[in-house]
Amino acid sequence: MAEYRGVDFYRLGDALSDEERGVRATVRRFVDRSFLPVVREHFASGTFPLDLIPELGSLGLLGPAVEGPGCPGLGYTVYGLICEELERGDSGLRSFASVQGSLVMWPIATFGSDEQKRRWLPELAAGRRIGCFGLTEADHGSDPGGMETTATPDGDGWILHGSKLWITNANLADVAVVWARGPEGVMGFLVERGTPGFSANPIHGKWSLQASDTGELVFDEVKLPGSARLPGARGLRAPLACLNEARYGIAWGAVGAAADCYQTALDYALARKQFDRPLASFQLVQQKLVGMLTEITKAQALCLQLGRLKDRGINEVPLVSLAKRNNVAMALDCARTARDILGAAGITDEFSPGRHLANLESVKTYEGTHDIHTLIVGAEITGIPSFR
Ligand code: TGC
Ligand code: FAD
Repeated sequence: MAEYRGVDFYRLGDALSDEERGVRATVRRFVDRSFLPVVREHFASGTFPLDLIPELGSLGLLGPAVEGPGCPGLGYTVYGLICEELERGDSGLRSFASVQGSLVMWPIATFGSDEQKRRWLPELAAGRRIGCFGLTEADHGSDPGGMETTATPDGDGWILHGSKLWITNANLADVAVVWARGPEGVMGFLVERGTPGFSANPIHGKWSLQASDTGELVFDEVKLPGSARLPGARGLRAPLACLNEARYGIAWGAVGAAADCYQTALDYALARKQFDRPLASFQLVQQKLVGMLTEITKAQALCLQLGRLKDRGINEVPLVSLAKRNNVAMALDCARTARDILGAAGITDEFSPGRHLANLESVKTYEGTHDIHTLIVGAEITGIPSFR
């Protein structure tokens, strides 16, 4: 396989530090050497490559921007570059890293007790333990504020009752960050695998994100000690703040999937001949390739500026929403166009665009649907929330 050089028409890479370029090169090598050779097999069998998790940890790719014991603490632009490279491999790979870092390590680092941080963060950062994040319920997806899972006081502890659906890593996780309605509003808990009454069930029949585990979490009168509560998490704003972190990574990740589709389509169009000429020589094909490159370049510029703002501590929700909304829709368009340029070959798993296309349908829905991000930006610019 030819070495992947990246898609960087506007030389945005020149604006990166040596450290940022170095991390990007490391992740690129990991994806090329360790992940791409096995992705087809895992996508076909509906499994995540568990044996790669220690390498993800040792390379510092789990929770790269999280600050805490054992965490890499590399900053947001680096985190974005990591997501871009991982999702070039597959959205399922980036999903694994997003959930572990942004939705499990970040809430523990931000809302957890010192004991929770000491116990979990080094293990999660190294990939020795796996986490998942339970917010969505069967009847409460875009509107998590309606959640029905309850946390009832029980002496010094709590009884958790309810269920969560569509949970990434549900069946792999050693610990679940779970959100429930308690006497003080929404509260967060760490629930360990093996706790009596807690179980996970796989979701079968997915045609998207097959190389990622998705499942249901069930809490049947689960007794938790007081120490299981995330003491700093108060109200719905706590889980929603975690989403900002993950949505940021998705905005970058989508660019990686789009770039892989573009590069695959360009290589194919140069090699494949019809009417005795390469496909790339036809004006209509060039128009499609230029359209893809233009949108990828705009999305890259958006990500870089967003990363720099986040590195400066500027963390505004609508900015992240605009980038997640734009870049995922852009990547879906690129995947569809690349699939088209590949003709019939585009519908097989020999080429990546069909896999990216299927994956990106989930990415469009999770972490706030395209519509919800439209409404978040709409509320910001008009001052009129229109969610309900
Ligand atoms: P609303 O009244 O607007 O807000 C309640 C409180 O939360 C604050 N807030 C936020 N804080 C931090 N970050 C955010 N993104 C925030 N959004 C809102 C808000 O200021 C308020 O604070 P306070 O102190 O005044 O109480 O809440 P709402 O019920 O009207 O809902 C607003 C809405 C629709 C935007 C929100 O519910 C939403 O974002 N819905 C989408 C749900 C979603 O994104 N779920 C994702 C689940 S996790 C997932 O998909 C993982 S996939 C992982 C993978 O595999 O990669
Ligand atoms: P709904 O909320 O029912 O929305 C259905 C449609 O209605 C969408 O098009 C939506 O945009 C539209 N809609 C809803 N409300 C409005 C409105 N007010 N105005 C206009 N249109 C609206 N959740 C977790 O908690 N943890 C996870 O790890 C996790 N991983 C996931 C992995 C995968 C593969 C998938 C597919 C989902 C995952 N989710 C996870 C759940 C995900 O966050 C939800 O699917 C998402 O929030 C949307 O909820 P829903 O599917 O119930 O759709």
